Amino acid sequence: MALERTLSIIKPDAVAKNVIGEIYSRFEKGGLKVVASKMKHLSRKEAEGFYAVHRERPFFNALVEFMISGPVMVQVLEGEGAVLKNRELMGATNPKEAAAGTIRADFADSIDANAVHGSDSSENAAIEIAYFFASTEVFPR
Ligand code: RTP
Ligand code: MG
Repeated sequence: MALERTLSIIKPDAVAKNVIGEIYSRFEKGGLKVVASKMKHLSRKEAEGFYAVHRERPFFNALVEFMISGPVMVQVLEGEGAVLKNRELMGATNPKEAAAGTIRADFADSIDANAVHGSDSSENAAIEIAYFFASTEVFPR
């Protein structure tokens, strides 16, 4: 498998729960390396732009409100098959359906407040990484 990068966000619920370190530990134990990182409080415009693919979905407004409700941690993760690996570590979108031991099973409360975001493809990862980081802010291994 190829060395890959993915964009990860620790969402406002998990930042508020003080589990940034525990989630970073899951990434590291899962073979993913943090190669860029920043804490941000997203503006409405930034959150709407980031989730633009979901603009027509019924949950869009609630999703944007939630994503701007507090600061988030944004990071680039690098590793073999990083996109899929991160999605495995995250677990299903709905924490009630997330496998035991996944980040969402352990730290998320609901499908709306579900602790983490992860890119869903290598193509989207490249777009999402560029949305938050300049190339000079990413430090490959
Ligand atoms: P994410 O993009 O945040 O990593 O989550 P995901 O790929 O697992 O899920 P996605 O389909 O991309 O949806 C983005 C976020 O929208 C919220 N959502 N709510 N009420 C609903 O049916 C519903 N469906 C999705 C979730 O918070 C999800 O993370
Ligand atoms: Mg998604």
